[in-house]
Amino acid sequence: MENNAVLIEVRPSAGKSGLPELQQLAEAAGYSVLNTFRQIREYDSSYCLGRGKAEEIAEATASLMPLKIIFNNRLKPIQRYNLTKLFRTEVIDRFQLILEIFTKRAGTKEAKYQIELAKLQYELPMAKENVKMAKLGELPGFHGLGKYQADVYSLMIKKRISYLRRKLEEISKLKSTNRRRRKKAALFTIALSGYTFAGKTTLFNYLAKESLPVGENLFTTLSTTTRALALSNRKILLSDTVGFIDNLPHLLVESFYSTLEEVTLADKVILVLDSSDSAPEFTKKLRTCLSTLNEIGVFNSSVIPVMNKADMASNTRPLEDQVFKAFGVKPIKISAKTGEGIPALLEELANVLPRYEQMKLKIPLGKNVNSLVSWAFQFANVTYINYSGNYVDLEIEGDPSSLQRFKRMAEGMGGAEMQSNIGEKQ
Ligand SMILES: Nc1nc2c(ncn2[C@@H]2O[C@H](COP(=O)(O)OP(=O)(O)O)[C@@H](O)[C@H]2O)c(=O)[nH]1
Ligand SMILES: [Mg+2]
Repeated sequence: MENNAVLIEVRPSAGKSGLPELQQLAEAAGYSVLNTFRQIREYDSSYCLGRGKAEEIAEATASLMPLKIIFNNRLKPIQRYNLTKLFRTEVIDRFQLILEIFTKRAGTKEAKYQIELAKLQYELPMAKENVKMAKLGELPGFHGLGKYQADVYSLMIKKRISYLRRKLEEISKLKSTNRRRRKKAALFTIALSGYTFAGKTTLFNYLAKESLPVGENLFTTLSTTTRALALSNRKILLSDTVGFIDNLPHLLVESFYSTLEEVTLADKVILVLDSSDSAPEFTKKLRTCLSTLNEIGVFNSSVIPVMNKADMASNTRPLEDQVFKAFGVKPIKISAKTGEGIPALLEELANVLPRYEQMKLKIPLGKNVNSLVSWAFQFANVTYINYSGNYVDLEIEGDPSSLQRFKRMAEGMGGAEMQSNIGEKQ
């Protein structure tokens, strides 16, 4: 089945609709939105919507066969149960949608635990009702729970919650003692950051297409949202990250921060801004971006601001000035869709990448030499390699920090540096 969704919002009074943002979130989670419906009325205790409207939507969407119906409202178990029966498809709310986005992006164990914790804390108050509903009939998303007694299920959730809290505490203790030794990637790392819907993923895909992919099979440990790329013949890692979201449900704040670890660890952060936003919207988002980046420990000087969607924006001059004030550099205007401005971005990236240095080594053949050599192919460019007698001669070029690391490993195997230009320049 296609990843299609239908969106619904119920509001007791007119005013600003949350549907446009919900649609952006749904798309960020990978859904194509088939249709959106809204109703202005007091919440109905059985369907959230009015019953008549609910039936009307059910009829209108039956032939579309959406994978999910996504409400912008928080649903009570009985409402969810009734709606699921009526629509004959899974019904979720905004909270669960955001959870899906975070789950896709969770790279570390900590992030995974945080997300599971938020999910369980959200479910706990509804756990008993959900079990009762599940017993009444099938409730997608709660398969097989009918066999548990409601109390047993609640107890299980509580136990799991305290287990997760303990684990997270252990991780946070470990992190504070290890902070300085935090593992840095062996390659220069760039993270894409910014609001949901700014165009991070579109830019990620564009850059991945523009550059030479670096043997994917070499980088087996990379997450699905990180690519190894060669930009102007230099290898880097590029990460797409979770987007900032307005009105983030309180329970999800911790998970949000832990999924941002890639941004914290990056050498440079490309901040993707949406220049097609209205001026007030743009200003508000820019402010949130600044304070969030600040909070997670990213210096303004590590940020490369880009104004995306240049193809659909006009008169962005005042917005550019705001960005300049915030970061002290002019933003690069790009369109991740048309490719406009991307050469300028690539040029800027080429400028901030560390200069490659060269090194010549002679390493005695031993049992770990193969993995050392493959490390060199992975994290640097091997410009010469020759096996002779009991030695391998290597010439490699790469980031100074990668080469230093390589040299230490080679020395550990009895290798010696024959010649290098590292340190010659100041
Ligand atoms: N017109 C235009 N649309 C864009 C551009 N970049 C992204 N988009 C669209 O904006 C939406 C959000 O893009 P996406 O990359 O998913 O944003 P993300 O949430 O930041 O990853 C998608 O519908 C993209 O097709 C652009 O430069 N110009
Ligand atoms: Mg994205």
